[in-house]
Amino acid sequence: MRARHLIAALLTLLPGQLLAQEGNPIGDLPIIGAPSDGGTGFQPAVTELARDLQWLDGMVLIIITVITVFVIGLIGLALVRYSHRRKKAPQAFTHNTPIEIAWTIVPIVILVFIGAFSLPVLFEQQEIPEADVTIKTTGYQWFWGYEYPDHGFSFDSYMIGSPFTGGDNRLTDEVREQLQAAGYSEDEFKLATDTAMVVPVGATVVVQVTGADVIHSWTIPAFGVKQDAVPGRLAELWFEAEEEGVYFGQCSELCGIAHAYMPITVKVVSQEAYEEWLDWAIAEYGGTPREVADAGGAVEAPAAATLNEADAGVVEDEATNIEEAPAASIVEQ
Ligand SMILES: [Cu+2]
Repeated sequence: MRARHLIAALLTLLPGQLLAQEGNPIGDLPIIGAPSDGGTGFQPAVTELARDLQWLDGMVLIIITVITVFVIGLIGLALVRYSHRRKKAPQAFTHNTPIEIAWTIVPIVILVFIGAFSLPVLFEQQEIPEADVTIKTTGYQWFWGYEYPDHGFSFDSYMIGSPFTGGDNRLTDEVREQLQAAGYSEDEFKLATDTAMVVPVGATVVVQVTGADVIHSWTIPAFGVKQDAVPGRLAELWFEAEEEGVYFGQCSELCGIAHAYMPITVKVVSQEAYEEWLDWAIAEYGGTPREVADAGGAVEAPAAATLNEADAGVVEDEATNIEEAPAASIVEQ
């Protein structure tokens, strides 16, 4: 009887403990990038991209408001002045050349004005800078996978409470416990994942985005980034997060029945915490230990050629400098 109780108690503890990822060095972080109750505006901007986007949105909103008020005003004026009761015939404007020129030129001027501000923002997003950290993310039905190619490890990231973590996409007491064990509250249900993409604060992060089955879309609103994950294509986005914290996003391309249950969690941590996490993750997910990776990167091409073919293959894999690989194989032949 006692043993049964013990086993039952252990079973209830188990999922929570697994999700807490024992040994994972990332401690408590503030939750910054999350929707708020009754909120209608943007999430706090923690990258230059997001700030520029939000500024552009505000600027265009002013233009939209002026145009809308102007048009509604004209309609109102016409309604009152030329109403059936007043029996006043409006002036005819057909073939009024000055007015036709004006209503052609004015919209062009407005569009050029908006373009002058929106295009630089677009280019800022699309011109991918040199990366400090490169991460590849793949959308699956229905979760995200993350790969740190420089360190040779990858892991998957499942929504807490999804079938992958033993749930059925509903908030149950067990899921509440799992959330709590992973450092979240039930407010973060459908946002929090069991593992997270981890990046250092202030670093230029380039994320390569692709899909494995259908089109998904990877986004973090607080970073001002969103990119479709298209099978067979590798798209890129970049960001430089300025504040340590937890940020959430959700798959933003309708991708099937569990589209709503494949959220994205990104943890922005200090450089030291990132390095610590990196070593933990390399051990946990079987990545290339950093000393080995560094040594591989330092191997010169002639040195690689002196190794036998199998060893050379290993060196090729580990060499961070891609140009060395063809040099080694040419000498080999
Ligand atoms: Cu999806």
